[in-house]
Amino acid sequence: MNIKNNLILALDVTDKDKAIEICKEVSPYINTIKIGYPLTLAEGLEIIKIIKDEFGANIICDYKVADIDATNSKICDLTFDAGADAIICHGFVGSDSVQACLDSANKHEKEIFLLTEMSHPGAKMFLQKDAEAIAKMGVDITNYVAPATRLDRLSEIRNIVGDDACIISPGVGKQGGDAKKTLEFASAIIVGRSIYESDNPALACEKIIKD
Ligand code: OMP
Repeated sequence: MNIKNNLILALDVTDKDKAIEICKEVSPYINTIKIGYPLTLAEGLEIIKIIKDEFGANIICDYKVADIDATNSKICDLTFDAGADAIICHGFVGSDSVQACLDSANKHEKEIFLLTEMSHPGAKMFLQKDAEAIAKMGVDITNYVAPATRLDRLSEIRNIVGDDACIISPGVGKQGGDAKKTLEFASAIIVGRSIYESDNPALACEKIIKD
């Protein structure tokens, strides 16, 4: 996936008009948009095609897929059929569940991103101790999600997955992560509130890119 300025917008607003307004403002800087549960539950799966068609953007659906293989297949098939270019899947559910997501992606000629360790404080309670094993799980994955809030962990995950892998990294801005430092290890950063809550989302993008 070609990610302009190595910057992905997390479009976690809950209103279609607001979503479109923000996408318009940031479109000179951003070509890859992450749509998650907030916008999808508010506006329906159709929002994927609406944003994709209007802005010609890559759409990564952040549905953190984490179920048995049969259910994961259905979730991924429906998401790709709705127009997503990629979907984020949890790794802690194990390789059979992840393989089901990958099989769906391959069938649709789309991609999955495997979530290793999360960026929030609670990730230290359970997920962190298995993050390295998740990154090594043996399924043929080339795209990962890893935290901007813990650069030592991000760096460790980069070491495990190798230089050719694509790592996208959330946690810059409101969660405390730094864009430039994160990009020493990550291929791209994911930024939500620092852009869509800004009075000037375009300027917010420009600042993140230049800093
Ligand atoms: P902001 O904190 O507002 O910049 O948004 C971060 C975005 O990344 C949100 O959409 C989160 O749901 C998402 N995210 C994390 O913050 N941490 C993670 O570990 C994983 C994700 C994700 O999978 O995108």
